[in-house]
Amino acid sequence: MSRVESRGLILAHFWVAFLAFVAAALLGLYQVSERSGLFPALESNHLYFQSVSTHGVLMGFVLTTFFAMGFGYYCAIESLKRPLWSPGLAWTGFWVALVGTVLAAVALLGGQASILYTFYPPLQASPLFYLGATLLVVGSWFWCLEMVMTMRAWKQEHPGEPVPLAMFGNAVNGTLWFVTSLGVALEVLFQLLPWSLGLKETVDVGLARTLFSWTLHAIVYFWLFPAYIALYTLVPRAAGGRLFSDEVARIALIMLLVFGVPIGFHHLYMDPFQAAGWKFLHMTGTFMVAVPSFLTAFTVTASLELAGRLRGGKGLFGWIAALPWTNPIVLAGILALLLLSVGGFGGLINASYSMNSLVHNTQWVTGHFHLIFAGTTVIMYFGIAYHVWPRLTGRALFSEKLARIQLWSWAIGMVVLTFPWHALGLQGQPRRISTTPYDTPLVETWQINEVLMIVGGIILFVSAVLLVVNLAASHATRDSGAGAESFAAPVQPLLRLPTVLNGVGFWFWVLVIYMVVSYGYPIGQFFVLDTHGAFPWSI
Ligand code: HAS
Ligand code: CU
Repeated sequence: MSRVESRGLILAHFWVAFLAFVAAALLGLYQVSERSGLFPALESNHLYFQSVSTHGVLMGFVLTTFFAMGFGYYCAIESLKRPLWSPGLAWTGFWVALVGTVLAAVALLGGQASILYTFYPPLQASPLFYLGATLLVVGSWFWCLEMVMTMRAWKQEHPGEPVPLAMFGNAVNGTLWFVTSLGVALEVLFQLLPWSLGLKETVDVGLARTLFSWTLHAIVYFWLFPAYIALYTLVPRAAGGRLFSDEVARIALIMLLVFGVPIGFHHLYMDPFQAAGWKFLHMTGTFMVAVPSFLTAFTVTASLELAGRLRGGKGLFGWIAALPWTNPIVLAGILALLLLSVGGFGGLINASYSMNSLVHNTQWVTGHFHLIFAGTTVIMYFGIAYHVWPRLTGRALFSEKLARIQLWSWAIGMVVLTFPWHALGLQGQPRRISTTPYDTPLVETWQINEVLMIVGGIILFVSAVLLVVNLAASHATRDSGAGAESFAAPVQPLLRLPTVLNGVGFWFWVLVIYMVVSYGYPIGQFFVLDTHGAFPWSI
């Protein structure tokens, strides 16, 4: 498959991602209006949970998976200057994932899967939903294989040469996602699917939540990887500078792989079926996984400083003003870093075992992940889209100004939405609620934040529409004249690299050992303990 032919594959992935995204943003607008309690006509528990489940699945699974896959193919083809290992396999993965998405969507829209994106049992959906989710994951495994094998094929053709960072990052992400998704795959195949088919009467909730926690943390890095890879390889160059250190970028990405998966118990601190010692172990590991984000924040900021100074910026902060704020991917990068600093700080509070009891299951958590996922991560997806679109379509971006308005409005909308949510969480508002028909004096103190939340939801929906309009209109503009992608060069050219920084094989086995240590006993115990199953429950 030539570069030109591969454009269809990449665009197909990006369009599925962004269409799912805009539909989910509309549902988000309905949800903030419904749960505010200010519009009695909209209130319906049933519709709310149906909507929020669809919203979460579309944003958390469909937007992310298709975007990460499309971005991986883009990086592979543009950085290696060679075809994919097997283009047929890549298309097969796309179709399998798309069929899965459609099946899951049918179940969700039919009201048979109102079980939220975490689908914790004993909430039960129709088998169609579990089947759809499984196919989506299986489709993404084709991508994982494609990333690793394409990198391998290139290495065989270029013995001893460093793999370009953009490809390396995607191969690490492919490995991370494969290991990460095994937890939920085991849960669905051996527990949820047989249970929803009626083959088993009850389900072991403790085991299910443990298996899901295996997936739940590192899935967020699968989402985040495209953002970090773009921060390292696209943003510095677009800003007019160089990457501060290629090696540090590789170390950070490898750390996300090794430290990211075996720490899922920070989602289970308040659950009764795992012992405190194991939770403490996972907490320690969780703090380790903040390190690669600090490395990323430092390296990318240093690269931006370099760019700002090369552009004539002087003094302590003059370089910031000298950055090309008008360039969409640079603007997205700066906004992403700013949102990351607050969202990451919230993550560290969540991760602290004792402080988690203050925020767990409150609206604070919803605030945390909207800020760091829908903020930092998704804003980089937009920046990447604006950057790659002219290369993929051969047409100039319809409007750079609209792109800037869209990025600013998204960042502002996300702050207006999530800061009140953090406050509401601290005031004790639970997450996952549709209405608040209790404790009137307390609920009244929530009102101002509820209004802000609706304002945020409106801004975000308008911004989402601006994104798809701009991208769609960009298919029919003048010739872009955009050539091949050129990724940011490091300040110090990479001549040689230790083997462990040029491949994922070694780190895969380190991760397997760490996983066995941190999940072996906690999962194994369910097969010897006398646990009780739960009967299904649906909304
Ligand atoms: Fe999280 C819950 C802990 C990162 C997403 N998280 C969630 C959930 C989601 C999610 C979806 O420990 C909800 C799951 C559910 O439904 O139940 N999270 C963390 C920690 C990190 C973290 C420690 N999360 C993420 C990312 C996500 C994400 C990334 C999506 C993409 N999270 C938790 C915990 C929970 C949790 C608990 C469970 C809560 C509960 O009780 O249920 C870390 O990876 C964060 C590291 C990042 C930093 C920030 C460093 C960056 C800096 C930027 C510097 C800025 C500069 C500005 C320099 C420490 C410092 C430059 C400016 C210029 C102008 C150039
Ligand atoms: Cu987590």
